Amino acid sequence: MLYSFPYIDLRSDTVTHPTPEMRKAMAEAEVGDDVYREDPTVNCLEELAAEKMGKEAGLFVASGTMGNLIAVLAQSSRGDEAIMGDLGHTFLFEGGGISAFGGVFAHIIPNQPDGTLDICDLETAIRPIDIHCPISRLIILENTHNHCGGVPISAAYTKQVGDLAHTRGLRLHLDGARIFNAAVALNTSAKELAAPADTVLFCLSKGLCAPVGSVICGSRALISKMRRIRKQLGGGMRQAGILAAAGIIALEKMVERLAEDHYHAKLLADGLAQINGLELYKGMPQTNMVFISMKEKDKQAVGEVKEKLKSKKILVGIVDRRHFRLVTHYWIDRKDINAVITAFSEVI
Ligand code: TLP
Repeated sequence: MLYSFPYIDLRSDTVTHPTPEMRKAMAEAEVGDDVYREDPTVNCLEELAAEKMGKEAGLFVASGTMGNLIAVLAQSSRGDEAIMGDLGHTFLFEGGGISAFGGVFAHIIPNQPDGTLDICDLETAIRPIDIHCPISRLIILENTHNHCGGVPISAAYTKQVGDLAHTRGLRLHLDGARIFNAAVALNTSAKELAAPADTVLFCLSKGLCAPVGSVICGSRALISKMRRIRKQLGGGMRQAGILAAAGIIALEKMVERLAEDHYHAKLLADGLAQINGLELYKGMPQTNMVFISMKEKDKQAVGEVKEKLKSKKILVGIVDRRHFRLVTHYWIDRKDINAVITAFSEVI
């Protein structure tokens, strides 16, 4: 019963349930009060995460949104600005939290189709020291870049941005919610991709299947500042070892297999691209997200298609008037991929 799914759910990899091994580890986890730093399982997860990211320390937080918020709050003050892409998750989907809770201004510049920010745009965006201007404190990159199609961002590019930020006295925060997908796609390590960043956030509860949680990593000094901010936000979670136990399995057992999700995304995209009325961007997908659009001349609304698919027990995401987002994950197998291609061909 635990593992029967009524729908083929491709709306996101956030929908993944914990694996049987995770559930067992959660049931047996050794716990303590994490606010007193006495939860051995949380401590173990934070150390492991820091090691994987090549940083001094880590902090377990409730969600990716909370992690990004804490990272921004710890590295800027009211009236400061954070420079980020106009398609970035922090700008689009985090409820304006950085301005609501930190008074931090989002200075947006265009995301390029490959998820990067143009270096010239970044150079121009960083404000001069002038009392008329807000203080530019932080640059935020996202890897993989969700809204640009789940594209991975290279370590070389991230280093270029890190160098620019540090030369101009700013810090670099990396929203690496899916950094392990990027590492697998680029055949490198998360540590390499995160090296230029002062702080990096990654999610345990997406493709890695843990039920809850993300980790922020950075220097020991920054993490202790962030621990205080987490408490201020009400994010001190007490016997959170129950959750961290699943996170440890996510890090130790679930990373390599992400290649399978990428392979399934490719199969799905190839199949859908054959359907008249659907259009796929060249060179996509690169990780576990398939962004596919209805051809302009096709008048059927994406919402209508989504409903018809739902009646066939398939859930997909809608990005805008023309685009669907389909995200592959642990609980999607080859049979599901074939069923989704068939269903689309019947519906479109
Ligand atoms: N992304 C979700 C939705 O919010 C759009 C999804 O389904 O993809 N950074 C990135 C790059 C993300 O994609 C997300 C979640 C987050 C941060 C926030 O993580 P959570 O959902 O744990 O707050």
